[in-house]
Amino acid sequence: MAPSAALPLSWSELEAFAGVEPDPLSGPATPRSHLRSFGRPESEVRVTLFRDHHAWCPYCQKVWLWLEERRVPYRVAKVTMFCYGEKEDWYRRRVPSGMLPAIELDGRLVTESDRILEVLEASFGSLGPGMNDPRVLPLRRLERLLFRAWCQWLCQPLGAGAAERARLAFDEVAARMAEALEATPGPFLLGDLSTADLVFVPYVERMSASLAYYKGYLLRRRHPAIDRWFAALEQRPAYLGTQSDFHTHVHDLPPQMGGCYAEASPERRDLSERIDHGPWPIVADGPDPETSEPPPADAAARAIGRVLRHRGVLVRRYAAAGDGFDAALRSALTHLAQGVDCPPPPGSAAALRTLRDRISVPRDMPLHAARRLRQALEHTAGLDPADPAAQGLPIPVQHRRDQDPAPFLAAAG
Ligand SMILES: N[C@@H](CCC(=O)N[C@@H](CS)C(=O)NCC(=O)O)C(=O)O
Repeated sequence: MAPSAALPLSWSELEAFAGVEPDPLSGPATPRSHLRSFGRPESEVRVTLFRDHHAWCPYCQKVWLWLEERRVPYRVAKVTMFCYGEKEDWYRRRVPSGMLPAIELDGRLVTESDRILEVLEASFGSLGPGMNDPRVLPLRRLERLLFRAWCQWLCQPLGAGAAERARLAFDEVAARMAEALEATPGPFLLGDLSTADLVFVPYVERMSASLAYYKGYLLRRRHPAIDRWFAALEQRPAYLGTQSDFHTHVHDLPPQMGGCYAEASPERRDLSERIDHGPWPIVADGPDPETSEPPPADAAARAIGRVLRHRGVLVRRYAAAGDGFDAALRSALTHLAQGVDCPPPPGSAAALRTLRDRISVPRDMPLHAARRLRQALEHTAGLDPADPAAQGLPIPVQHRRDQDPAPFLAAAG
């Protein structure tokens, strides 16, 4: 029997459905942390990591993961990227180029992610074989080859022949990564998880997302060893805390990369549609190409908790789209909490879909929580009594100033 239409719960009623947030100080890795002590007194913390607010910077992810996996206590100072807002003056004074990441170690500033890892290794010991180990150096070169092959395929307009050559060239380098993974007994590159794996993580995650969306190419299906590598990473809380999803990456990459070019095939279009609007998983057959992690029982509760935390800013930000946004958001959360159909006020579908397209993983919530929230927003938009098909504001591709964190930071004081 179809669930009957319900009235939206109040904010205080929704509180009862909010999940418990992990402790940002000593729980599993989360982008919300400002200090990670790993059980050490705060006075012993020697490192500050400067990374971007939205966890979009791949080089920051590499250093962040290293600190988490190596369990080196650190503070976090978040900085705005040019593509989504104004760079902070205090950061410009320290790093005039504004580039991220940087660390401060015992008061000494270090920039450039590879140099940062070398300096961290010298102070705290490496994570398995170090950055300049003879087994790691060729893998680092392979990662750069893969990066270049990806850029050549993704980031320029190509005719059919050139696109096919770029696909083959990328696939050939990806096969070399798969061979390197298959050369050892476990799922990682050099036995246990090590620096070599972390060097590959940020961009291979972005390749998997962007090639599905823009080219219709499923990296994890095409190369089972890479799929096993991701699945092993997805067993690790440190990785899950930094892991993004396809939707977030495909829309944060264009301004960072100077454009991403989509191929015309129907398979590619189907995948893009599913990445943008669900339903998830994005394919109906076989394993989920985006994650091996099953949906946790608290996914909806985590999403509700995160929206409750930021509801003041969200309602103010979307109020311009219609007076009813407060009730519309509660309608979507009521659906998420109770599974009931809860029609929003007339005319709120566009604002609900604008929000649906701006949930960023892991910044706002983990992957499965984001899927649940996006689905609830879409479902509720479709119940708009006035215009259920109204679309949200398009996602810009030249910049992402629509994601300026300033109002959220102001509200947090
Ligand atoms: N070679 C540098 C590259 C760092 C880099 O390109 N950082 C970008 C973000 S991914 C940046 O800070 N750009 C300035 C900005 O976007 O604000 C490294 O490895 O650290």
